[in-house]
Amino acid sequence: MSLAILGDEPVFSHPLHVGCPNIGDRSRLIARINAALDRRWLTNGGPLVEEFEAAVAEVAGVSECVVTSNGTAALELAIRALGMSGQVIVPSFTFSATVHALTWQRITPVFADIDPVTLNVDPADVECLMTPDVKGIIGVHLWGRGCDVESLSAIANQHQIPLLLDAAHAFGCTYQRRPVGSFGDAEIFSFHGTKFINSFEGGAVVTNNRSLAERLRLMRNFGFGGYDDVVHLGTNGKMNEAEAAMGLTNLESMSEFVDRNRANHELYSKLIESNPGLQVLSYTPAENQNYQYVVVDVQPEVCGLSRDQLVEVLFSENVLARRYFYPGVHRMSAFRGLTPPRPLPVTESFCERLFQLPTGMSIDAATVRSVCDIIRKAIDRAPEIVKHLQTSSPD
Ligand code: T4K
Repeated sequence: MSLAILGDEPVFSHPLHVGCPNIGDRSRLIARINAALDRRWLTNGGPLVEEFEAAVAEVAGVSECVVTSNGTAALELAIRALGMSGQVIVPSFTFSATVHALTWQRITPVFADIDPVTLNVDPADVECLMTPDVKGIIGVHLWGRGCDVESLSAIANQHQIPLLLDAAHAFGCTYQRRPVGSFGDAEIFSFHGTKFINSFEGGAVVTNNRSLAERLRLMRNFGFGGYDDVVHLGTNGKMNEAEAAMGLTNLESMSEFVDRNRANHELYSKLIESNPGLQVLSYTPAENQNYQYVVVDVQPEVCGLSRDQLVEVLFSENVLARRYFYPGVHRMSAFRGLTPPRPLPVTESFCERLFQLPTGMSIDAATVRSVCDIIRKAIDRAPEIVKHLQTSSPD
């Protein structure tokens, strides 16, 4: 890590992480885990997993929830259970898992651009990409802000192909006042440690389609139809009881987590936007949001520093800001060249402009103020910092 840029010592003595886990009532967590140990039933559909599935289904407003070992497994299972194959349209502006889940099953991702206002997949571009080889569409509710599911559903219906929604960021959110979880043919959540509600590792597929859910339950558990017979293609995508205990415990603190995230987001927005050329992505107050991402949009020509220079200053002060999602997935070496390159100008632009700041239960108002102070000082001293970074760069 580079030495502090603004002073002799880093402002924070310990690193502040984006994605630092929220942890609910530890005594309730330990009690649940102890009960599982006493029962000697640790995984393979235990009572805590069943309870967690019911609780997730309730938040998502759906009849069916199939929890999984992680969000990527949820994507893989849903993609296969929905019969996607050949080519599937997906935004490039997402975490690589959305695309891995396709290529892992030898499905070719066809990258669509995003809308410059919502930063979610642009239905007009999806429409342009439709060919008879396209056998599915995946939309992503990036940072919990619902994507245009009406338009995507209309395209999917017209072409009679399934629509899956990656709601890894959107647990507890609504879109047009309806809970995220109930759109498309199915949606997936992630309960990874870095997520607003975590189960250490975990994920879920949610849907109102009972037969799809039954298929997913078989696939998640090696395709076992009974003790001895394997009746379906399957894998091991199960969540265990300790993970479900964590998920259930954290769910009990959900409103507290939202309140802290909202307060942090409001304070960050107020303080950061007092700098020229910096904006915090907003969440519409008409919807329920989890506010788990504080996303800053940098206009270098106005504020005097590029996104990367600002992130370098923050790192040097122990604020480990992240550049999600940079570079676009279509630029990552594992995914380059899968389809003929095509311009994704909006994706390219936002990949260079955005970064995320730490929030969640480990971040309080005083910490937000100190982080914003670093940003303010960096902008005030932009020319000096640019010079410093140029002279200290190994190139
Ligand atoms: N779809 C979307 C749109 C997603 O964003 C994701 C995951 C998925 C699907 C797949 O869901 P999962 O299969 O993961 O359930 C992190 C998370 O691992 C990943 O879950 C998340 N999205 C992604 C946006 O972020 P990395 O590669 O950035 O992780 P890493 O190890 O760099 O950690 C991120 C930050 O969190 C660091 O600042 C350190 C901090 N951290 C992390 C852990 C695990 C902690 O402070 N404590 C911890 O325990 O992917």
